[in-house]
Amino acid sequence: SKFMQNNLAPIPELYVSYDSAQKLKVEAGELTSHDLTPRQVCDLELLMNGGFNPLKGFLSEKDYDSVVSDMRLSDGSLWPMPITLDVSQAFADKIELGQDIALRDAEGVILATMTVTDKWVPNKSREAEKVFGADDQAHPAVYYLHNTAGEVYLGGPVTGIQQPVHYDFRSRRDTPNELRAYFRKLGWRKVVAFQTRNPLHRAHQELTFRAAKEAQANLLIHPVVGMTKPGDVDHFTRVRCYEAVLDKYPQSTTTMSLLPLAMRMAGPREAVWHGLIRANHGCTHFIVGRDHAGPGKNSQGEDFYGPYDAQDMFREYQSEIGVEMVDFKHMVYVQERAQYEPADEIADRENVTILNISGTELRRRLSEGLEIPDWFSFPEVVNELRKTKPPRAKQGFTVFFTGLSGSGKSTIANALMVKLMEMGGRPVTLLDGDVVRKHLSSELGFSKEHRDLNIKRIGYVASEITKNGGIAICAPIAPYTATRRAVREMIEQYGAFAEVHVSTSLEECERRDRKGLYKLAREGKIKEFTGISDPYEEPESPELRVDTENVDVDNCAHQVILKLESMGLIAGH
Ligand code: PPS
Repeated sequence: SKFMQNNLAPIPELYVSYDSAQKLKVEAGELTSHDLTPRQVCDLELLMNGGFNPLKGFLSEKDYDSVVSDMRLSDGSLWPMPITLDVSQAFADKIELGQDIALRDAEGVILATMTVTDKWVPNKSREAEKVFGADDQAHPAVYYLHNTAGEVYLGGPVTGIQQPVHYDFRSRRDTPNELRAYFRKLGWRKVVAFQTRNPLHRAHQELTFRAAKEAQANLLIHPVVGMTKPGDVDHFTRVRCYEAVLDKYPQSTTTMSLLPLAMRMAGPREAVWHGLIRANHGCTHFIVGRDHAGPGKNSQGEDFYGPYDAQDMFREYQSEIGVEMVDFKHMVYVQERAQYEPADEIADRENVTILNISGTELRRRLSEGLEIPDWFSFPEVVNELRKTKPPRAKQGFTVFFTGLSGSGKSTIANALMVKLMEMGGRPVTLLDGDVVRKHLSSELGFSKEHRDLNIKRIGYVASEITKNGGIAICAPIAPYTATRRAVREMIEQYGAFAEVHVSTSLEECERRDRKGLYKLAREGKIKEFTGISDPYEEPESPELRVDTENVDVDNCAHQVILKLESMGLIAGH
């Protein structure tokens, strides 16, 4: 409880000694190797350095089943999140039980070996239901589970060779044992951890400092820099912001360390998981807020979890977690007194003005280049945010046309390009279906696999253009919903994505048959032809649908321009 103090003895890591590691590294070169995904690199780092203590490796099938259904390992210890090594079926087929494999990072460096004791095909729908609360792909982790994760899980103990190499903010990264040693050295016996994936503003600074004062503890700002929710502010920007906020706390009360965690946005289960991770990092208290690690709305437009579900679950498991919860006070600014106060403790409420800017409102102001008041954030923080997020009308974006062959995509795309070039300000690149197939995808045909590859290549190029502040116009058929969504996600990390469905009907396309391909397709001379012998999945909610049957090309392109204007991507005159 209030008097809880930390035990700062080192916790077990999975690394072998330096000499053994050198030897093992050479031997591991001979092993079958798995290239870790970015999420797996994050998981592995925390497995190896004790952040996921008591786990000794990726979960076995028995532990997985038990974690999924009961939030416990099969030995009974509390563990709410399945930490699994997902691989492709093809890779799994090469592996026999008992075999050692090498785990490599993106550059091919061997980080660890794993003895594969288990190999199974998980029931992903069950995992989604139990762990994330619903098999609903609007949940980012459920989407990941079904669309990114491999079909087969491998489990087994891990032997650590080396930490993943990080080139950024090295002095701000600490393993659990490094933090423990630091707390020991400074005599910090009570430490409140604050988990965050967002930039900190004045309200956060107030609430975290209050939490520390209440617990009579020191404060650890412990932001996640592994993987957070798609669309979040990138960690480089955030860390620069955190550095600025750190100066606002009284000296030597507060420190910051970066946590290479891959979040799952699992609300209540995630809160418990976060608590266990902080216990491993030598903390005694943990701040849990409203809607902790919330994934946003489900496909029905409702919240996945109740706003206080995470606090309730945390409280229930608090003693087992070994970390005490400090519940988050919602802080608001009281204008007359020029200070932040907890929303539920405001004196003389009738006579004061309460100010608040929501996350959505903040994003709007940033994207439109509007004022962000001094009472809300620190000038250094606003400055950093403005640098990385110029107003929308100065950012790059992608217009993605989709529609049947001969629907008029290229023609409208060309007209749009010319109109945008007339306006000037940003470079424009047209990635037309046919042009791409000549220059980027010349070896590909029209199987599902090849179409997906083709679209993903287009998406990749468009995302790079968008990132660098240009305008990419794409005009492939792009017949599959899932692939279009993947492209959208790739691009939305960097700028806006406008999907335009050119909705010309099959009958009309076939009647026009501008390239004579429909005739050949009907005769069976072209196989897997979209609309005839291969599916076209219509977009359900594109940013814009244009109908070429009753409207001319210039007008179609103009409709796109109007849409872009309404999205704030083109400055008004
Ligand atoms: S996809 O599905 O998005 O990868 O297709 P895309 O790269 O846009 O290529 C479509 C153009 O290739 C010609 N073509 C075919 N289309 C569909 N199905 C089959 N089997 C096929 N074979 C050749 C066709 O001319 C398409 O051009 P557009 O500009 O769409 O008419």
